[in-house]
Amino acid sequence: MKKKIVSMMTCLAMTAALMAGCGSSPSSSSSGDNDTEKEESGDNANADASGDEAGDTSGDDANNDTSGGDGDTITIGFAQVGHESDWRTASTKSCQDIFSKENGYDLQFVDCDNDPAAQIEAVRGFIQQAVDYIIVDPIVSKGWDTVLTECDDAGIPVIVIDRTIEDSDKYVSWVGSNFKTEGLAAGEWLKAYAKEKGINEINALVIEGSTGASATLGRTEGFKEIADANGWNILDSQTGDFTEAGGQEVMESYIKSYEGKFNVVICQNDNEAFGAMTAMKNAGVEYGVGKDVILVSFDACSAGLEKVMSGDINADFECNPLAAPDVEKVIKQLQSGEEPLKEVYMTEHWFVNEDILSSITVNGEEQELTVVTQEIIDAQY
Ligand code: GYE
Repeated sequence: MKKKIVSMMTCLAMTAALMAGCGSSPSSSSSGDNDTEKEESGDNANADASGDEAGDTSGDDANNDTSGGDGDTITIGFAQVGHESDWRTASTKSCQDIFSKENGYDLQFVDCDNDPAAQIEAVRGFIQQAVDYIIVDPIVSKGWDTVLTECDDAGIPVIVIDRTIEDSDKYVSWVGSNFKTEGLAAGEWLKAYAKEKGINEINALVIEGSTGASATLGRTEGFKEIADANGWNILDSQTGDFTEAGGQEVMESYIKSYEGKFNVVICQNDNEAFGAMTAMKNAGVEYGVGKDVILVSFDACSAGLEKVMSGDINADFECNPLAAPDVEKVIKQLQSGEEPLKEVYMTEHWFVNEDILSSITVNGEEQELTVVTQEIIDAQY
C-alpha cells in the first residue's frame, strides 16, 4: 500500500505544482474566501454527522481497500491538540468514532497537551511507525514545513483538521472552519444588536484563545475589523488559552483593571466564557441578556448553548468539531487514487437567545441567526 501512496503523492504534488503555476486551482482558494468552489460540509452535524452514513460507508470502503488489495486495516496517526475544551472533546470523539476498529482502522491517538514541540515529535513518531495516514490539528500555525517535508519524503499523506498551517502546503487536504468569518460574524451581530438595543458605545474586553493558534488569530482579526470600522473601543485582549481556568483568571484581572468601564466581553470559546461568568458572578458584575455586560462566545457546544438559552451568553458562534466524516472521505479518495479538495469548510450556525434579529450579513452574505431551543441543545455535540 505504501508504494501506491508514494506514487499518488508524487502525482498530487505534480498536479498541485501545475495548478499553482497557472494560478487557477479550483480547490485551493485561500481561506477567508467565501467563493463557490470550496466545499462546505458538516451541514447535518446536528442531525448525526458521525453517524450512520459515514460509519457504514467507511466500513465498506476500508474493506474494499483498492490500494492494499486485501482489506488491510488502515493505520492512522492523529496528533490532537490536547483536551482543553468541550470542543476538543467532541473533536476527539468524532475521530475515535469514525476511525474505529469496526470501521477498518487502527487509530494511533496522541494528546499533545497544547505543546507544539510534543506535537512535532508525535508526527515524527508516526513516521517511524510507518502509519498509512497522519491527521494533525496544528496547535500553532507556524513551524511545520520541516516535519511535513519528512512526512512527504516518507510517502505518508497528511490531512490537517481544524486549525490551519501558515508556513507549509505539504499536506493533502485541510478540513475545518473559517475563523476570520466567525470573528466577523460576532462583530456584525454585535453591531446589529447594539443598534436594536440603542447602545451607542461599545467598550469591549476580549479573552483570546491560545497564542499562535489560527483559531485565535482569525477570530481576533475578524472581530477587530468590525470594531475598527465602527469606532468601538477594545479595552484589552489577552489569552485565556481556551480553558475555563484561563477565562476566569483573565476576567478576574480585567475586573480589577476595568470595573465599570466595559459593556461587552468576547470570549473566544465556551469554556473561557464559563470561567469569565464565574469571575463576573463573584465580583457582582451582571452579564447576559438584559444585563450590563453583553457576553459573546464561540464554539456553541451543547454546554455553551445551554448558557445561551438561559440568557447568560447573548450570542454563540458555532465552530463545528465534527470533521472526521470529511476526513474519512478524503482518505477514501486517496485510497482510490482520486485527488481530494485541498480545503473543505465545515458548515456553521450563529446562535442567539433573543428573537429580535433574524439575520446578519457577513462577508456580503446574509446568514440566519438561530434562537436556541432545547431541541437544538439535545442534538448538539
Ligand atoms: O474553539 C476551542 C479549542 O481549534 C477551533 O480549540 C478550535 C478551538 C476551539 O480548544 O474550544
